[in-house]
Amino acid sequence: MQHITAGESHGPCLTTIVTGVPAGISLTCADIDHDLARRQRGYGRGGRQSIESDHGRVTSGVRFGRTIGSPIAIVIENCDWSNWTEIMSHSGEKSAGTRVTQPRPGHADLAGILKTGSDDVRDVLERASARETAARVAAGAVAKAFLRELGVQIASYVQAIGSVTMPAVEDPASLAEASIEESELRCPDGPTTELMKAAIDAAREAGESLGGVFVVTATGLVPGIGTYAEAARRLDAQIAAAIMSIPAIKAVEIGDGFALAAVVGSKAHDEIHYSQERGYHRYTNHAGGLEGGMTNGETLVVRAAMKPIPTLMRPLASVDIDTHEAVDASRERSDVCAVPAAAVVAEAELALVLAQAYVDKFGGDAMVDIIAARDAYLARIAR
Ligand code: EPS
Repeated sequence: MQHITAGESHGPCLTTIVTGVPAGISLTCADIDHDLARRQRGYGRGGRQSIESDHGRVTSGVRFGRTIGSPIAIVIENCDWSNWTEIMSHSGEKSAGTRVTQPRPGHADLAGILKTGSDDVRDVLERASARETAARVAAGAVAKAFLRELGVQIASYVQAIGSVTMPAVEDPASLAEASIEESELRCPDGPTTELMKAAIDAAREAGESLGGVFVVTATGLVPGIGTYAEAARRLDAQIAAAIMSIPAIKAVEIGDGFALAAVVGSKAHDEIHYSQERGYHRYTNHAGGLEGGMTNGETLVVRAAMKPIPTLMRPLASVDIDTHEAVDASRERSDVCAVPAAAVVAEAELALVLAQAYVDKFGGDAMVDIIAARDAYLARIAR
């Protein structure tokens, strides 16, 4: 299952096309819109989210609520486009004084204009904007619908905003969904949510922005998805790449991640047990559900760090690209904090990687064949 996105932040719309989607998956616009709405939420978002009310219009690949095996195209209109028709016009001449010439440290701005030869940072920032992640979430909703039919569920929560961190969680899969969805920051711990909100208020007051840490999980996975045999198809490598592709993500851990470097081997690995009822199982999950580039049947746990958004209302030093004089970096309307949104985007990225890995393992262009192959596999490994 591959996807591509197109669209600029203030252009007419975002588009995604998802290919390799098997026939026979139950999929509605409500599935897509549910996740689009979750991506828009979060304390600390900027003014853009009150302009947009994202809706995924499916223009190909679905009939009567089921995929038909053709590519799925989804269009998300940008409501803000009506305010940008001149600056984002496809034709005609650019009006004087509308160029952006003061690149923001931390954004794609400077390297982007250097590599493309543009004299207008807007040519770069429009596509580098995290608005594009709405299209990824729409594509991810297709992958989630596929995985749901196979009993795989994806979830996420926010563990830290800035230096405010929630108490450690033994088993992320045990967290109640409602406690995450009801939090304004996707943080299941109520008191921590309030401290996080206060930190965001203080950052806004100071013209600052804040990053944080989120966790994404997948449950219901069969063991043996992914491979040890080819480097590029190791599932941990693919997941890390997919999560790192989200704007502002600077680090990804699987399972206990960096902490594993500090413990001895006997404390790092998850002992193997077997019973008639449960088959092979573990009592710990330091590996985060992945061993040797494959799922091991335990909960898949991915943790990622998002840096603070580079657009600052109290801007950092920059250099004007016309004059090379020292200036303040440009200010654009932006978010103070978008960690909860990034967590929802990471769910989509994880779903897309897992969906492709399931298709690799069980083949087929029809859901009915994939489920039959999965069932035959489960019966074989239970013997
Ligand atoms: C975003 C839309 C953007 C930004 C933000 C995320 O909209 P606008 O630029 O019109 O305010 O709020 O983009 C960035 C964080 C970024 O670095 O570009 C969205 O829909 O998520």
